[in-house]
Amino acid sequence: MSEEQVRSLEKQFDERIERDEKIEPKDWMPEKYRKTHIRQMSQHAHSEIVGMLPEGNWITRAPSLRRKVALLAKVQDEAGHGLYLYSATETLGISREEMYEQLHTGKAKYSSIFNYPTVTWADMGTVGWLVDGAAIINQVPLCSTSFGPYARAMVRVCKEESFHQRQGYEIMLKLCKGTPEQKDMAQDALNRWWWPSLMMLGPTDAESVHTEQSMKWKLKRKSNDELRQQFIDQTVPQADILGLSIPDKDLKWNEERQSYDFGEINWDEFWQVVKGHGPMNKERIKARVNAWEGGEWVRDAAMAYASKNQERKEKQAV
Ligand code: BYC
Repeated sequence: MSEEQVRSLEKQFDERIERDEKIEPKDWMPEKYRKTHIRQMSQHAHSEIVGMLPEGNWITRAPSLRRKVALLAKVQDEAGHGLYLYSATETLGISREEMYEQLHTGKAKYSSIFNYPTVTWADMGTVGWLVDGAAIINQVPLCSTSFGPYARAMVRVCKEESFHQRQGYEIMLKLCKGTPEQKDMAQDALNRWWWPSLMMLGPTDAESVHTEQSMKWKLKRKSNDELRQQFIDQTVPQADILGLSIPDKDLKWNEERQSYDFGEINWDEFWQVVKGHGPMNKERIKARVNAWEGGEWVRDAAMAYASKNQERKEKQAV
């Protein structure tokens, strides 16, 4: 294809984005658009799958049958989200095996938040309330992202995230209305999860290398800092209802901005975790690699069964 032809295709592509048309897998797209989507969507899929681990840790120890059923349903939803997102990413020409390989070798990232341990039952409440709360704020704009399969997958994901956030907040409400020990447990969990939840929304806009281009392509509809502010403004009143205090001495309502001012985020901690040095990074990857290797015989058996079936069909057709 000549340079002129490529320029003309690029112009048509930009105009489609401008008109808010959805880009579908078989449509022409710039190579960078395809690669950026593979990066973000596969990292999103990995986050869902790795995100099952901190909560999976509590399924056998949920304090009642009702809590166990809700937690089990939430973790299963996360597996579903991972699968829609892997399938949507495959439409861009990368295989599931390649994506897993990238996760297992540390080439692909997944959300920093899942590299922290879940040490008490209150962590299940806090993860649902804060982590799923931040996820909803980040993901609702993705329902109108420009790449069709991603946008459509996100509609269902967001509906399910809303249930996840409520199940977490309900756990927190119960603990905060319980004994002083239970309330302390809730406060302790909030103290540990607050700052990592703010980090989850990504580096500051000044540090974010992808935002500018992703906004142009309408992959991102809001910047990391905008989403973080929205999350804080939404969550502080929820903490007030629980009677918990946010562990930030600089948190203060700003009348002029009609928003909360907040303290300095420890970005050094964030980058350490992103680079693989968080409290649980090694354990999380080990769990995923073990699941992949342990499942090899199942994949082999399924392939052998499929090829025998195929052979049988071909013989019958003769
Ligand atoms: N953790 O230029 P930036 C869930 C990386 S799962 C690790 O701002 P971008 C849930 C970033 O990848 C939901 N890495 O990037 C599941 C980039 O590095 P690369 C997870 C991070 O893409 C189970 C570099 O830093 N949500 O909700 O414009 C249970 C520079 O960043 C993080 C999604 O995946 C991080 N937190 O913006 C419960 C949503 N932040 O790739 C809940 C989809 C940044 O160049 N993703 N980095 O090596 C997004 O919206 C965007 O990708 C982000 C980052 C806002 C996360």
